[in-house]
Amino acid sequence: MHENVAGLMEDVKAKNPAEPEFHQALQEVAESLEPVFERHPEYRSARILERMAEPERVLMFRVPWMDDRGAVQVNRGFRIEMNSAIGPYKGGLRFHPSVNLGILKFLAFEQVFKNSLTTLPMGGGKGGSDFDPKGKSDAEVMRFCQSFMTELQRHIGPNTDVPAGDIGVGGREIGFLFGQYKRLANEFTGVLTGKGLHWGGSLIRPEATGYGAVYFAQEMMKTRGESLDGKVCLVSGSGNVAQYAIEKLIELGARPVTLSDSNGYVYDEAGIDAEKLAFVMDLKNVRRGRISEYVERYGSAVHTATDASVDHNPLWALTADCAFPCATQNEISAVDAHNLIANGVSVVSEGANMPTVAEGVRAFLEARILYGPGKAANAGGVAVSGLEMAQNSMRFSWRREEVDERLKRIMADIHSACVATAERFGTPGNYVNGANIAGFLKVADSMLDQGLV
Ligand code: NDP
Ligand code: 2IT
Repeated sequence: MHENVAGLMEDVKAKNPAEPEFHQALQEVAESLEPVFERHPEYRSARILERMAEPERVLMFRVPWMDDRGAVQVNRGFRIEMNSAIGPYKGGLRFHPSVNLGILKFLAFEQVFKNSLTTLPMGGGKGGSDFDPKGKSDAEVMRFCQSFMTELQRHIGPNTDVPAGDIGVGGREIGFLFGQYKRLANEFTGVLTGKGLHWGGSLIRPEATGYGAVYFAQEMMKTRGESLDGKVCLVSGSGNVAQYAIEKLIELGARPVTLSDSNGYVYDEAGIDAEKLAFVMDLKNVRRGRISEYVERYGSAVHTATDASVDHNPLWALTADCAFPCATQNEISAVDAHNLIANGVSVVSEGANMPTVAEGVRAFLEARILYGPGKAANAGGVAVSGLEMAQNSMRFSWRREEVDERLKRIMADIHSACVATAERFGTPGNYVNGANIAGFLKVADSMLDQGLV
């Protein structure tokens, strides 16, 4: 039994070397939980956190496929079935060349807490592949998805494990994956979320993560009597989450001024408006081009190339009121966090998962800005996935306004749970502790109820 965080981390690192992102995610949670273990030694003696750090099951498999030239390609597929204490495993699939076991374990671990916060009955999981969809034809992506699902299908099901999208997996990929699942299982079920509207998808699911991150920012700002109206907002990424965060920011009267991809960022001081956003959606979702094209279309904007090997990104050094990191993990370094604070940012709502390094998180907390960590702020996506599952079970679908209303309510409830829990455990205003502890308690109590499994 571990009496402290250091002991736990030493064991986990020895047993799982070369998984730095997983260590980072676990360490943050373990630190938040110290006051919980002091008050509730029963969690420590039942070794709940040690059990939560060990996936219930890890699947790793070969994904062979043939490219358009007839050459054989081999990728690695994964599914981490992390925790099923409160519902079937639930979480996205990521297709990106950086995907490895440690990254998916960090994502699956965070998913357990996030899903618990949504108030819906979903356990946690994550999966994906080191397949790079960039530059591949639709036919190649289809053949890859079919091969991936040919193995994955034997492990998932609407009451077992329900994957969805994440980086590199959007509507196109979910379609190919669903088609192959249905063919092999001979069953039309809600085994994936993020489906097309004609075949079981939910309205607002594509919008949900970005909208949710903005709703969460609104809730945080309300506690200080502020609103998003007129606020200058930095947004990173230009994919699903970034696009719909920007759409909601525009609707609420804010001025989003940046977008990025892995090559660089665009700064449009005049603000990204609805017409410019429509251009970006076509560029990214239909033509699948690079964000640098934005400046070819809108001459007043500036594109700056970025270098991932440098310890800071100039995007985060621009003067603004709010920041919405919506690209990927550890995209805000310690230097970036200090730059954000120094240049006037007082609200950070994380659309991406773990976008801020540990030292950056500490800087935000010390500066007492409104900092909404990913597991709370981006829970809107999986929450609407949960609503998609509910609609599939009912064989009925809700109207757009109904789903959006439920999403808003869920984000407000997550916000209240974070605030109340942070306060109860002695760190008022600390959304990191609030989210980690509130997410933990429901899963931990369920695990105690269910015995040693
Ligand atoms: P998309 O694939 O739609 O977009 C990802 C964006 O992030 C692209 O602009 C991409 O640029 C950029 N990006 C990805 N990896 C890197 C990298 N290593 N370095 C720099 N830029 C990068 O993904 P989503 O919008 O769905 O996901 C964005 C984030 O939100 C992820 O952290 C994801 O886990 C999280 N998230 C997503 C949810 C969802 O419902 N989709 C739900 C909750 C969280 P490029 O095209 O150059 O790769
Ligand atoms: O990180 C996430 O929460 C997601 N990628 C969405 C997961 C889901 O099952 O909708």
